[in-house]
This record gives sequence, C-alpha cells and structure tokens, in this order.
Amino acid sequence: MRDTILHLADLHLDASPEARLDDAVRAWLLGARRRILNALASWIARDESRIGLVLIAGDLFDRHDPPQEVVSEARTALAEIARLVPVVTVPGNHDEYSYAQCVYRRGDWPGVLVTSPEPQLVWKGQLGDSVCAVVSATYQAGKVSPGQRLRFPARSQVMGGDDSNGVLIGLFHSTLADHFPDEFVRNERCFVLSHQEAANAGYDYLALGHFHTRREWRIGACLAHYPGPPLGARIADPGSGQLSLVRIRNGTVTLEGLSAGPMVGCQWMFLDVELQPEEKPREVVERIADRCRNVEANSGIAAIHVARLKGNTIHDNLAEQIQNELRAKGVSCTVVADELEEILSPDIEAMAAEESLVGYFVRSWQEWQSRQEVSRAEAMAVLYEGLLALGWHRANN
Ligand SMILES: [Mn+2]
Repeated sequence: MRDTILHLADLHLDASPEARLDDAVRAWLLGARRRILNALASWIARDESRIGLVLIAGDLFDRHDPPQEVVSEARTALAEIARLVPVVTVPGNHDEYSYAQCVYRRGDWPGVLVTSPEPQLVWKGQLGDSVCAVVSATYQAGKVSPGQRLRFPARSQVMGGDDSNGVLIGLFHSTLADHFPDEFVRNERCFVLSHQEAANAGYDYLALGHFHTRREWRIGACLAHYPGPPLGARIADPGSGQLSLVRIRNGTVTLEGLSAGPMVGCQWMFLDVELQPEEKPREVVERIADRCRNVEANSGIAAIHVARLKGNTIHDNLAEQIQNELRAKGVSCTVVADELEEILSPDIEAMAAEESLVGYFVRSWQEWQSRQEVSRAEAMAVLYEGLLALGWHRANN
C-alpha cells in the first residue's frame, strides 16, 4: 500500500564537492550525488515500495541557472518518478523562481511545480486510507518581501467536505519563527512561518526546506520537519545521511528516517580525534587508520572519511603531517583542524621560577609529581590542563 510521503529538500544537486577531498573521493561524491534521483526512481518503482507522493521542499539545485547537463539528468529522473507517483516541487532561495533564466522556467517541469507566491492548494489525493492535501507557495522577489510572514489558508477551505481521515500538509522553503531567533529569520530570501499558526489552522505536517540539519518539532497535532540533504557536498554541510519518510495512517502522520547510504552508495563518516598536546603525528595516524579500515569493513558502503582534530598541540603543522602520513599509508581520509589550537611547548623550569599563579601551579605540580607514581603522559596531561585553565598564553595570541 502506498501510504508514505518521501519528503526531500536542499539537495543542491549542482553544488561542487568539497575542495579539500582527494580527487578520487571528489569524483565518487559527485557521481553519488548526481545519481540520487535515479536511485530514488528505482527504489520507488519497486512493487513493495510504500512511497505514494514525493515532496521537494526547495533548493533542489544550488543555483537558479545550473549547468544544462545537471538539469537534464534531474529532469529525466524526476519524470521517471512522476510517472510512478505524484511529485510536487517548490523552488527555494538558491534556485529562486524570481529570475527569468530560472531552471524552472525552461519548459514543462515534471509533476506539479509550485509557482504561486500566494499559498494555495497544489495537490490533493488519496494516500493509503487518508485524503491528503498539500498547500504551498513560492518565494518571488517583488511579490514577496524577504522574511514575509505567510498566512495559511484555513483547513475547511482546503479540505472541503472530505475531511474525515484528512491530512493537511504545508510545503514551504522557509524558516520557522517559533524555533529560530528573530535576527536569524528576518532577512532570509524565503518565507517565515509560524508553526503555532499552522497548528491553529489545522495543519498536520509542515514539509520544510532551507535548514540542512535534520530537525523536527511538534506543536499540538502539527509536526514540522527539515530533512536536510541525504548526501551533502561539503565537510561543513554533509547532510543528514537519511531519507525522511512520512507515514500516513488514519489521518495522522509519523516520521521515520531511513539511512540513505545503501541507496546512494556513499556516506560521510566523521571521526572526532581528541588530541593530547604532546601526542605525536604517528600515534594519531594509527588511530585514524584503524578506524577508517573498520568502518569500510563493517558497512560495505563507500565512506568519505573526515578526521576532525580537536584540542591543543605543541607540534607545528600537525594536521599537515598527519594528512601526509595517512596518504603515504594509502588511507583516504581528509584531516581538518578547525578546532585544533597550536600552543607553545612550556619551559617548565622558567615557569616554576615565576612569581605568579602559573609559577605557583607549576611548583605544586612538580611536588605532586615527585610524591606520586604517575606516568609521564598522565603528568603532562595534568600540567597542560592546569596551564590552559589558567589562561597560559597560546601560540596564536
Ligand atoms: Mn535554502
């Protein structure tokens, strides 16, 4: 029974993959991202598929005028999906409908394309045992101002007489005034919605796009959800790794996440590496390499490994050294060090001679170390923790 909605958003299909990845990894990621819609078409075509409606909540493309090749591929795959089940696409702020050259203005778009700046009924039909109605609107410069508050058509107006087991859905590329700070939502080139107003107006589900982190909130009977892209293009924007499935039963909605890796054949894998200040590149490299090998062996899915180094180090260019050693070992893993700080190697004797809080701490530490049997590693960890807590000056200050 096809009783499930596939809620997609923010695929940004033509976004170029992360520059910091190795060439080979960039190529897989590019390929996997370009195959997403095709993979979904085959998945939805299976007899046992429960998908009965596909909603695309904006930013399908990264630009309003993406390369023709990417557009043709996406259109072909979407047309394939639209032959199987209804598909509703609303443009976002990246692929904004306002421009004359906009991708959505180049001839017939497969399925239903939302082009009205006024919220209105764009699709209504049966899903499983329930009647579903989708209300949507497109942000258009000149017709809508940035951060304009959207007014919801009332439930009775949209659902009419067939409201027993009815499910009312709002499909929008928007921010939610209730859940984000005002300065965050005010000047965005998309709508601002009130989740509370949607709940009051009788909406059961808000199928949203714009924020790339998978989030959900519920107010009364109204569930609001941002799915995030299943496979993002960048280290800072890797996507949720999930597909969002909205099950409809007896007029109620429930949200499920399905791991997207097996379908798209590729997934981001982040490894957070906490460093001790004195830890040497070789030791860190071993830790990272072991972990990368284990992931590949266990999942069988191509992984884009990223090691995020965190903490403090006394070694110059540690991230670069680790990256080079990993490459020399044939381990494909991108090392990022945004949260790693280089600190000076402390001159313990000079510090102990200081008439200061730092001097007092170092002398106490020396005494403690001579009384206890502690390993050098443990003693140094205590020393660094104390020095950093005392605001002992850092190399980059
Ligand atoms: Mn957006």
